[in-house]
Amino acid sequence: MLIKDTKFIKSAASKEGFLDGGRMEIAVAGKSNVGKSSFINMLVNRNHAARVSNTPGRTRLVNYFDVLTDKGEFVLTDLPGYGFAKVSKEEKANWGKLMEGYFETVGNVRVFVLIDIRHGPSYDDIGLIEYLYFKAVPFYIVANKSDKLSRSQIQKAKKEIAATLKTGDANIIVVSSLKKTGREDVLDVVERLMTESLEVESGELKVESGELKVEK
Ligand SMILES: Nc1nc2c(ncn2[C@@H]2O[C@H](COP(=O)(O)OP(=O)(O)OP(=O)(O)O)[C@@H](O)[C@H]2O)c(=O)[nH]1
Ligand SMILES: [Mg+2]
Repeated sequence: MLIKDTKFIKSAASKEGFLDGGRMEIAVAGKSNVGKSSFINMLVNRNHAARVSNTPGRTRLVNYFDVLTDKGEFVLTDLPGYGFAKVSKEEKANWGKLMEGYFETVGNVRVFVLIDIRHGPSYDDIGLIEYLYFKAVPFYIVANKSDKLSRSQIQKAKKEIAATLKTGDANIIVVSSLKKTGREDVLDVVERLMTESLEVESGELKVESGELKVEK
């Protein structure tokens, strides 16, 4: 699949600003600093479509991009990160409200949950995954920063992530947004999502809540 063009649509700070969910949307979620904005830039082949920062918690808004491909159009959404320790309780509550509002409003969405391949899913990642599973929102795990590991470490990490989330390795896409590796694998998934029927069986990952291994 070819990405032909990408346009920034808008930022939304509250429910009123969310798109109404007519077009297929791919939302990129994950903890602060995991590389969501970098991942979006890699995917659309632009250096500065989404703002990358060394300061965690930079993206506080829901940012929408319109992506034109040779297979049609979709909306790519950069969600604000979570799990940043220095954020106040109030800000955390605001994040939760914003995200719940987002998932209540959005229609045709699939979520790419970015995790750091070196650390596996965090407690907050698992919380999000359980929420998505509960809401029957289809999602994929994108294991980022693979440039930090050797090939054998990547295989080992992938197995561990799959075991933690009780899913198959196939649901985990390994990428390095920095080195731009794994892009084709992601595009293959996007293409499949665009061409398949809208009635996708939800819960791509068979996570059974209560049985998850959480770090705490
Ligand atoms: N080594 C390595 N660093 C990366 C990779 N992807 C992103 N980074 C770095 O991680 C930092 C955070 O990247 P962002 O893309 O801003 O992360 P984010 O998830 O959008 O962060 P927030 O908007 O704060 O939630 C930056 O310094 C990036 O250069 C990667 O694949 N490998
Ligand atoms: Mg960001």
